[in-house]
Amino acid sequence: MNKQPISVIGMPMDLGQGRRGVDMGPSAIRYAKLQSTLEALGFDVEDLGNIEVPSPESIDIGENHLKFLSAICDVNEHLAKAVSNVVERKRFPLVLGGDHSMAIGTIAGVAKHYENLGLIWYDAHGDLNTGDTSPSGNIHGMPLAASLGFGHPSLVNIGNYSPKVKPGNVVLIGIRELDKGEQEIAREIGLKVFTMHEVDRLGLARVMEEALSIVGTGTDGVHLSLDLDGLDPKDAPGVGTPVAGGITYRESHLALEMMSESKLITSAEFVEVNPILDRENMTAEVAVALISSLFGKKIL
Ligand code: 5AB
Ligand code: MN
Ligand code: MN
Ligand code: MN
Repeated sequence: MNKQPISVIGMPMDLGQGRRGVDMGPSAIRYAKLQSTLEALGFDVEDLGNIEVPSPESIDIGENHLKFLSAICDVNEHLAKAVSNVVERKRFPLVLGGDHSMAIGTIAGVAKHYENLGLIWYDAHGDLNTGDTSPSGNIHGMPLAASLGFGHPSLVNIGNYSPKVKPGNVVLIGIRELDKGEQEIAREIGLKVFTMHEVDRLGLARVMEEALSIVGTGTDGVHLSLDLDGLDPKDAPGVGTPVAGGITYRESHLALEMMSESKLITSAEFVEVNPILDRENMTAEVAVALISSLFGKKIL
């Protein structure tokens, strides 16, 4: 089997949300033996280190409805360039977070290489807010909206183009909390949202079959943006915005195994790991286990 070489990029970012600690996510995932695990699966892995991110104490928070907007744009431009270079070198970009506002940069770096990028958003939340609809002003609740072309122009235009993805190429999985403005935009643009209702009713296997068929039709690449809070907090406690009633550890493995079998995924990010809120690095270890499944680890 031909194994595409992997390039790891860390994004130690916590400007997009209210609780400290998620900036340590990339270290925690590396500490959970990411590189040796992937090498044991037969991959050539290079670690490109971290994008430089200022600490919140050292900069101005700016306007309350778009906290740390200017720094977030700045570091996301850097991330987008780093990710784009990896794609140009025909390697697989694997980005570690960091709060989910980084997805704006990751996707900006990837999407310009594809005519029609598919996107899987695995999360408890829709991340479809704008500065006008957000109840918190935290930009980690806005990256999907920004990637679809909605929100503050400087978030929307990272990488100097917009939109990055079309609504028909996007699926959301595991959703169980949407703000009012997010519900409105999801309905308005006809987003395919597999909430926990669909997961319970159809089972995760069927949800994944449908989801992969949507992102695999008419697309030339698929990005996976996996927020660890998509999992149930019992299985992944080290996240800043836990929501009860999530996708289990086993179901998540199945989801990533099915993504692997589909051979559709061309880039991925694992985000929102917060070691301060975690128990003995459990959530980072879950991330590495899920990454192994994505890269084809089989039990037999
Ligand atoms: B996450 C909330 N919708 O906008 C908001 O963890 C939560 O990246 C956002 O999915 C959660 O503040 C963002 C209430
Ligand atoms: Mn989330
Ligand atoms: Mn998220
Ligand atoms: Mn979160």
